[in-house]
Amino acid sequence: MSLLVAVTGWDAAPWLDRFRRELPDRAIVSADDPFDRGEIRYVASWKHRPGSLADLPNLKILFSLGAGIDHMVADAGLPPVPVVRVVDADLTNRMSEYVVLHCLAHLRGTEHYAAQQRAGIWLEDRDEPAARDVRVGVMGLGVLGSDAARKLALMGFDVAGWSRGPKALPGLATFSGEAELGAFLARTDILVVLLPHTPQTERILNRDLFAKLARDGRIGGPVLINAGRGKLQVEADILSSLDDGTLRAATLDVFETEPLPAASRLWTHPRVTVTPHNAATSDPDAVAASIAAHIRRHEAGEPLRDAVDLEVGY
Ligand code: NDP
Ligand code: OXD
Repeated sequence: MSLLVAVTGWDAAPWLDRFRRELPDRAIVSADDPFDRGEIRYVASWKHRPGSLADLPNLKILFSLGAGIDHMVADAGLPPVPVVRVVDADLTNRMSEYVVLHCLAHLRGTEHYAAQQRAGIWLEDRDEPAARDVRVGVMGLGVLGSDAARKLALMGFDVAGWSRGPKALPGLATFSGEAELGAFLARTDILVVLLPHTPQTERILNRDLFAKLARDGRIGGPVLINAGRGKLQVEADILSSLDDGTLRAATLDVFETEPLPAASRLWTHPRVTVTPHNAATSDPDAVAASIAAHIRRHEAGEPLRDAVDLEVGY
């Protein structure tokens, strides 16, 4: 009963190592080495090569090594078995750290003070709003969005969230669906995006949407923070919106094409912060332990947790 580790773009070695530690009674094999296809019961995948998982006759479960499963949906030859994604406190905490860090950076003007330091300037007047004066809107109130929203509220920000279906989160204003998107955007100074990539969310972060963000906030104009997926955003619109003041700044962890091409103006734009799709890294220790627990529960006859609906796309 083997587990196949099928990753591209990541180093497979730490994953093979951690799975061998977590599941010492199983063969853990790499997609890069020869293996017996009939022996594979489980696959742990991050962007496996499309089509490469067809013809695994005894496959039971496909595990995504990330929270997102768009890399699975993109494979037209995906075997018809349940897909389980990462829902793990370690990954959730990392994402909330990223979101809180960058919201605080925009609140406290860290770029402004870094520029002052470089210029040897001690003090220059700057409006210093409190967190309670800044309205953060979180698009996507799933596992990651709801945790980030809660932690932003603990920091004092005025937080609201938007999701596909209606959702109640204690102490937070919530909006849902197309009908309430305008009202949500109109009360948002910092837009935090933690949506999955689906046909409905693709290119949602465009000029029309940015133009609906609040223009009367205390941080000098609307700010975009996207740590969801690059395919949610139209990068040409982000750049033109930054250039004409529709957006004041953007913090981007994900991009239409990754790695971000060297020619992209996002690299050098003075009001863009680029991070390399590592807002919430999947930690091999935490994720391999979580997948091993799923396997043990499954083999004990318990129902699967964290399985996704491939038709819905997240
Ligand atoms: P979940 O599936 O738990 O939550 C998704 C949320 O998005 C839900 O609230 C859902 O609404 C909402 N949503 C989906 N489609 C729409 C829509 N059409 N309109 C409005 N809301 C919508 O996902 P997670 O929170 O675990 O993760 C979110 C995404 O973050 C992942 O899919 C992945 O792309 C990205 N990610 C990025 C990482 C990084 O390092 N940059 C790391 C990990 C994840 P509802 O509640 O109504 O279903
Ligand atoms: C994920 C990611 O989906 O790292 O977990 O992007």
